[in-house]
Amino acid sequence: DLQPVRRALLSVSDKNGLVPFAHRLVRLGIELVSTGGTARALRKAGLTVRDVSELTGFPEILDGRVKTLHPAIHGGLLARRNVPDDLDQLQQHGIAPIDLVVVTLYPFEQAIAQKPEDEALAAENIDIGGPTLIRAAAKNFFFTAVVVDPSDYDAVAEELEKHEGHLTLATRRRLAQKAFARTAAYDRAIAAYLEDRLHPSPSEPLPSRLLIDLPRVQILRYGENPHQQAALYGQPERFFRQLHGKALSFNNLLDLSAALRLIDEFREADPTCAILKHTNPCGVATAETLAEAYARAFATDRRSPFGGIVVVNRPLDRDTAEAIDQVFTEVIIAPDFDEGVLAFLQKKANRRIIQQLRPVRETLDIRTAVGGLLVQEPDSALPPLEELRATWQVVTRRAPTEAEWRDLDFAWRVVKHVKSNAIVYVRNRATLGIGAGQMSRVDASEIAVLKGKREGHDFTGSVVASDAFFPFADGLLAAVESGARAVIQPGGSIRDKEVIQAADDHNVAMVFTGTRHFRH
Ligand code: 93A
Repeated sequence: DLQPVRRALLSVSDKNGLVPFAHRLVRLGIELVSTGGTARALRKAGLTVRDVSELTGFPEILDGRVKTLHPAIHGGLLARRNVPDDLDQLQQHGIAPIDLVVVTLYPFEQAIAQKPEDEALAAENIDIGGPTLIRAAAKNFFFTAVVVDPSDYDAVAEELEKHEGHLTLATRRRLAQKAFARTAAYDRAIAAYLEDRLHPSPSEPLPSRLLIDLPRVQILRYGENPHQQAALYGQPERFFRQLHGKALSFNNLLDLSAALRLIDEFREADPTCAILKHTNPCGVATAETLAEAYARAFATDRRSPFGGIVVVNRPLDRDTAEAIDQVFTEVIIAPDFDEGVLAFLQKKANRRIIQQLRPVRETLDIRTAVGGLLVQEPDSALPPLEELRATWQVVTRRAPTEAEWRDLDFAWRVVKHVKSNAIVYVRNRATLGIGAGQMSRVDASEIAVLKGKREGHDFTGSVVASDAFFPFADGLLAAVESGARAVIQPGGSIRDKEVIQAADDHNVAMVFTGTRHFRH
């Protein structure tokens, strides 16, 4: 299954590694054929090259838009070396066989990354002849070979040297696979670019642009469980950096992402602290000081924070750090650390300490679906309450008091970040009870109350938030019975009238946001 390489066609935009590779080909007696710029680079390095136009008897035209698109080239690539009639036809038309194609395509991806608005530049960077060469040589992999990536130059040259100018079928097959993967990715990038031009999305970066090239950051020790392999992709270093502790695990990264999204809701708020477990908050509070916020977040549910993750919305001070230190905490996240706080926290070797570098509101939400990925805009952080109040609607006779407004706003910011179905009770800007991830909304409400009561909380005068509408009055009535005096929910159920009536019957204030915040 060895095939000889006697003639190679080199046509590369990325000229990295070209000259040394070409030297090795020439030393093996391989004849080089090249397009304009590539030929110039090779001649400059002292190599002998034939021009494509010499083989075709036709000049490069249209500023190079047509240079290799010619039967003399594609006949030489596509002829089956074991079909006598194919070889006769080559002879008849004076076509020389080409056994190896080396192509790096016009840099379309770089061009659109640098100047996405410049459609003319993008169009000029759509390579036509290159993919055609690549696909022809790859199709004919029983006889011909194709290299599309300079990182393959060494391995190909080594094999040629080892087999005196021949390549194995295994190598040609591997290169053909890589070649089609490259042209497919190239076409996908073009299609995604044009789609973005058709449907410009308000948020940057656009999904398709981001997905073109998601670099692998690191192989993780394991996935959600130790028997699962896993890796991290993307650009997490834009958003946070690890200052201390063992490498972040798959689950740490999930929890950390949930924590960063949640704390984004409290960018402009007073000192705020959230404690999370398994991506759900188990306590969130805003207070005069961070230490108080932490204490109140912790008091929501003293059972759950063990092994959890703590995030704060301002530089972490010594008092708060000392309180956190009392509880086994896997990850601590802060935008900064007061003097001496890092040194104090670093005493525990394994604890991961993370500095948040910027808000995460613009990052895409990417999740798996069988056989693919689901990509959506983020459920972005909410604007300040004054702005929200212009769009929210008081639907009950009684409007919320100012204190209730403040708590409704707080509860709404938290409930967004709790798995659906989600119910959150709040009083005085601290969670009293959180019901997460239940299949029934009424169960979520009951669990929130049950857990809060277990911690000794009194729910009288609390407010309650529901991430999606109450389909019936029963959920609302259960909340009222527990002591809630104000309710925030999207509204939009066909039974809204009944639900509003039930609220009015109990003199409860209710706000419809018109926006749902499912988190599945
Ligand atoms: O404009 S093209 O689509 N028309 C062609 O016939 C053609 N043949 C090769 N682009 C074409 N190429 C591309 O030119 C190659 O894929 C490579 O990226 C580039 C190399 O041109 P030069 O050797 O002039 O630098």
